[in-house]
Amino acid sequence: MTQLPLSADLIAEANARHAEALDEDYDALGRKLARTGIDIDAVLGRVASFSVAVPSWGAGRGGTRFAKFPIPGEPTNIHEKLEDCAVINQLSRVTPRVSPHFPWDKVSDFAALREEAAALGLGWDAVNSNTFQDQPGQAHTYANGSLSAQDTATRQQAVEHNIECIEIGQQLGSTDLTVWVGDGTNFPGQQDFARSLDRYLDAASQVYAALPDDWRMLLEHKMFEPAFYSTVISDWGSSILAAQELGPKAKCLVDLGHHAPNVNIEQIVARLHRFGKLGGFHFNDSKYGDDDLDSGSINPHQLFLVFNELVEAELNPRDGFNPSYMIDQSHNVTDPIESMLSSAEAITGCFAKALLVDRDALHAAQESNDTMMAFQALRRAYSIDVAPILAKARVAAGGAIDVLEAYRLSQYRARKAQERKAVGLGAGIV
Ligand code: RM4
Ligand code: MN
Ligand code: MN
Repeated sequence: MTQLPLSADLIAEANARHAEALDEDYDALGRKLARTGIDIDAVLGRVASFSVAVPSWGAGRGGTRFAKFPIPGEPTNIHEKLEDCAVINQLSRVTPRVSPHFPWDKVSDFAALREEAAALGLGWDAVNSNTFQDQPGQAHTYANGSLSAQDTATRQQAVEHNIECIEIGQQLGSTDLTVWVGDGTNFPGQQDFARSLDRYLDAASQVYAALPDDWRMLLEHKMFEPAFYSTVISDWGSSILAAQELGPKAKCLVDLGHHAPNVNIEQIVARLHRFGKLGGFHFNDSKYGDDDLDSGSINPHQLFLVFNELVEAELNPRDGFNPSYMIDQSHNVTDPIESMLSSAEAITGCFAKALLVDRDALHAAQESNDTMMAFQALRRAYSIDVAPILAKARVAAGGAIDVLEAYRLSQYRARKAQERKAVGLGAGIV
């Protein structure tokens, strides 16, 4: 029995006010697309089967390294976070899985947590390990690294934590372990580049050896922060080399904010896919670095170009194509539910636009070196307003036509502010 947090009547009433306009817009778009040989219902079908996971930690107000400004009604534990994630999915119908982070989301009974999520209509996505912070009572500090630490006992502790995450994930029904380490240096000479990578590979291979057959280990690279001179898995090059050395179950995960400004991320996506190593994404947007801004808020065209590569990759699956899609954002000035609703819409919208690219025209223009027409094939798709397709997909699945309007009408956060205890101040997450 699923027990969703919002009233279905409230969503239906809000939808009723927009239903006629949506039908008109959808029909008009359908006629426009039909003129170029695109069947809008086929696109709708693809959009309806698209999904992106939300991070448990994104349900709270993240804050920056300097401060955190909590809001009344913010979740304080994994149970409340799940409830908020259920709201996002109930309205958007595109975020049916939650990605947990350990030990942040640790509970004593994971079988019960799995059931609790199922009752809210939620499943589980990749499990994230955390060896970038010390926990109370922890035997060995990660101040000088985790999987790459010089100290053997520290590395062992990091390996064991990752293996524990796999075990928890098995109880939840997850099949991916995402490993991001904060390991790196702040000073030239602080560590030997080659030897620290050797230690990382040795420790990561022990984690890899503990993966069940149907599991993947997703290696997440990041150029800087918290280490500001070098990081051990700094870029997609280091990531793919490590994944190749570890074995076929190791893949690379691309967090859009983990590159230098202006790096061609869509090309990285194509490269990783070319070698069968594209494992997944953490969607967010970035102006300067790992800003964790809302997806599509700064550079929506880049997000579209990434999805253009993904649709292209799907048509040429090479070593298989099954990337896991997830949001990874930090919400400092918005209600996290609103940010994730808006991001889920931006992400799905870019997927839909990428489906509208006339691939034959694009490929023909590429073959004949017709630069302008190749570019126009992308431009035409990018400039189409796909909102009616997304809204239709949501309504058909029980979601809201206008997700933010329905959320605000529900007064959900105000109700939670009465029930939940206040969140403390303090610094945020990285
Ligand atoms: C890191 C990275 C990881 C996330 C942590 C909280 O910068 O993006 O994916 O788990 O932040
Ligand atoms: Mn990330
Ligand atoms: Mn990050």
